[in-house]
Amino acid sequence: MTERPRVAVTTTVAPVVLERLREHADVVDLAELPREAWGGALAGAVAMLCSSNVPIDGEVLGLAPHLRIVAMQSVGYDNVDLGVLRARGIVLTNSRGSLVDAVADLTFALVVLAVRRLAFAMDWARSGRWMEGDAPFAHDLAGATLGLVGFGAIGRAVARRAQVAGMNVVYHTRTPRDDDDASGGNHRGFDALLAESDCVVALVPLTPRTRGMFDDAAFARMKPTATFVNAARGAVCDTGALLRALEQGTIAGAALDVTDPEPLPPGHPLYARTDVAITPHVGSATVETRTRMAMLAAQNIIAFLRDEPLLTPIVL
Ligand code: 8YV
Repeated sequence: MTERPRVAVTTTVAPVVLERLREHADVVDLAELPREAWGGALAGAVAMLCSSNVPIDGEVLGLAPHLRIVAMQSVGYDNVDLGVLRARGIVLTNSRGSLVDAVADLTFALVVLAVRRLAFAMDWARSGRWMEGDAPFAHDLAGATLGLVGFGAIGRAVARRAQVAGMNVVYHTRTPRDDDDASGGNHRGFDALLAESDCVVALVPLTPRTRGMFDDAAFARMKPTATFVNAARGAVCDTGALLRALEQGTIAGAALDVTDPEPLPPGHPLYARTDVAITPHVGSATVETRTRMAMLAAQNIIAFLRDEPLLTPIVL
């Protein structure tokens, strides 16, 4: 009997995904083990199914000398050492397309939280001040300008939700798109978007160019009544700069699904602020979406093992 290829699954996936992989490979489920304990199992692996929350760095990749494909159960792959993949000819796939609606829903929820100052309103109720009077008014979404920094499939899905709520949508991408009429967004330079928007949303991938792009200078360009939403990666925002902007009233509030560091440790000053709402990186965290993401990653692995075209390859 020929030996079956080994697939290492390093993140929790639905049983149906493991079953699908087992039709084609010897599957080792490492999801419950810390990264430090993956060693032996990775030694014989030709494929890894990974998520974005654990570094797939030179150390991990070094434990897998036979590795030929890394299939991400995520759109982002900033946690993967691409230099090592290139040098070793290891193939990379992501799960784009499988999580657009879930992430857009969560992002738009954060926009509503931020613009309507709901973290503050919830604190008002919880703290008993409701007994003394109404919470101060927030602002309408209808008529407000939403500035999307990044305008891929998720950005456009957020734009559609915002337009239903009556918001004007502007977006920033390095290269203006040529479908403003279809997407309903209007391109702006980064600085112009910051100055014009009532709510600025980060939806860019983390790259050397975008790391820290929301810094002191960026927040200084925003309106003092504006809010900031991060649904991209924590490190596109300088956490110290955000804290200063909130403390000094440079901006009015923030809603964050991602943070730097991540997880944000208990006791961090951002948690104590009533002008900040924080969710623990749950953009794609629904049963249906996570199953679809993992299944897409598994299908990429199966296609690779069968020498068929990959569904969602990343060109390295
Ligand atoms: C998840 C994500 O947090 O797709 C991404 O880039 O950040 C996420 O959807 C995660 O990778 C799921 O395991």
